[in-house]
Amino acid sequence: MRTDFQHLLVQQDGAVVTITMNRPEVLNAFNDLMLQELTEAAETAAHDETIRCVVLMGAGRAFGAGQDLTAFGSARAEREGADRVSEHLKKYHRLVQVLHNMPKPVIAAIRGVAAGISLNIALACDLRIASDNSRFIQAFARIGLIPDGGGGYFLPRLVGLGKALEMALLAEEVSGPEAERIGLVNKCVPLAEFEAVTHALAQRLANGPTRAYGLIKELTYKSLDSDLQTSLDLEGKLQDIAITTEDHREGVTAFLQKRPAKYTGK
Ligand code: LHQ
Repeated sequence: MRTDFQHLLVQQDGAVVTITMNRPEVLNAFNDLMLQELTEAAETAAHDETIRCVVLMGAGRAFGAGQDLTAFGSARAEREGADRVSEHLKKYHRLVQVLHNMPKPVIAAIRGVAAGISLNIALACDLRIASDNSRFIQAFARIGLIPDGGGGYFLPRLVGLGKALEMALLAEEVSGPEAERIGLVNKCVPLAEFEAVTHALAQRLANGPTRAYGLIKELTYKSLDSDLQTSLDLEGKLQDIAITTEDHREGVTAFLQKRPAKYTGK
């Protein structure tokens, strides 16, 4: 994984790669280059077998403030035509798909504010850890837009229809503790513990049965859009794969030998 990005910090610690969006002066709002770099880094992480868990976070006091509104707004839309917005969104959609289809766990570590499309990128990750000073804002309606970056898909699936509509229509802040209560994040922790908790979770996942994790993601995400029989068929297909992995063999052997398993991700 290259590390010489302009708007990202990339750090690999064992099998965990932490990708930090790094435009703190604008609360890590997305410009074109940061979006391009993040997509590239995520694609590399997806294919790199030495990486078994990905952490996405923001530098400074925010996770991200959405699209950089000085770089893309109504002025640019007027100049270039409204259809250019959907063309621009396709670049975000690629990032959403890369994160969603990543065959290993992706954690969004949210400290401070996550607004607009930055929030929705966090929703495309598998797990979310928040600090107790975090704030979540589906900010789009504040500026006359609709949730993009997959927010219309992930938000109701995570928090239910009523809360998703409330967040999108009212565009009010949801606090970290409230986000945990409604299932928007998996865990909200005191700011002082945020890095340690995120690190421990990432290391735990990186030491787990990576191939099974990828298959768990596939089964779980595909079940959202399939009927029971289709999901049961897929379950059989994926368990056929899981049962041939070295990690499955190691897991059973470790259980029988009454010792912790040492998974290699194979
Ligand atoms: C920013 C931004 C920002 C630039 C803070 N841009 N500078 C839309 C359009 C087209 C296509 C693609 O998709 C999208 C999707 C979207 O994401 S739309 C939603 C865009 N995001 C927003 O509407 C959120 C805008 N930001 C805010 O409402 C506030 O900044 C929040 C609530 C996030 C944080 O508030 P505060 O903690 O009070 O911080 P602040 O407002 O003072 O911001 C700090 C600096 O960051 C400030 O610059 P300055 O030079 O005054 O220190 C802001 O201008 C800058 N900044 N968000 N999106």
